[in-house]
Amino acid sequence: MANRIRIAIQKSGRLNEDSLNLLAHCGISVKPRKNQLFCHSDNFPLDLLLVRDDDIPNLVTEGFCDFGIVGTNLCQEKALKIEIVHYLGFASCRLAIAVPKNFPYKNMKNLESCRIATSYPHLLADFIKKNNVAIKIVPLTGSVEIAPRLGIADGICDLVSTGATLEANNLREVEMVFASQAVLIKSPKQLPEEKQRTAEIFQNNVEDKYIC
Ligand code: PRT
Ligand code: ZN
Repeated sequence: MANRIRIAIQKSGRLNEDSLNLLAHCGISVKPRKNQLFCHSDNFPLDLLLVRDDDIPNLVTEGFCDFGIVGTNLCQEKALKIEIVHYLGFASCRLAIAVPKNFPYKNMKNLESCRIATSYPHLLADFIKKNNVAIKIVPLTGSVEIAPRLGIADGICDLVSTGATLEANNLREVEMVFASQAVLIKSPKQLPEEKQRTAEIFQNNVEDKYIC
């Protein structure tokens, strides 16, 4: 048991299927049943933890899990000391500022003194600082797209992939803040020797069999 590594992946959502596919590509058999939060591989010394994606960066940074698969959007927002082992190329999206279609937008200066609702206050704060514009950040945990309609904010900063959600809410993308994709992350904690060997085999497997 001392050599088993633990990896955290999203329980359900946009990262779940591709994360399980990655393990399958590496020849690692794990078949979590519905609602199962922890499961063992029977052909590789690896245990799987199925959690909300928001918890993955902390679980890995603090060493409760040795690896995790999560979007760079969450890694960067949480500003933790995280080692990115591989960029995985799935769950690609962008964090972008969008405004109502009738907002007369030409450049960032038009956002001066505006309120922007977001679940990514730190990434937005960095962007605002770089662009030297005084924007008021309105932190929201979800359904950000509704904020302008409710009068809570003048615009939003949220993840976009196809743009259909912005369109459905009469919003127009105007600035890209951050480009994101899924990554394999590794705990900064020193592993015992046996576990370290398994971790190396796992990393090499991902590199050989999954990364093109
Ligand atoms: O329950 P849990 O917390 O685990 O799931 P979640 O609801 O927080 O996450 P989930 O499954 O929606 O997304 C997981 C990860 O997928 C994100 O952290 C990103 O790294 C990545 N990802 C890729 C996206 C998107 N694309 C995406 N489009 N995450 C969210 N969206 C949302 C966005 O917030 C907006 O509401 O989809 C909507 C926009 O999509 P389009 O296609 O209409 O532009
Ligand atoms: Zn989440």
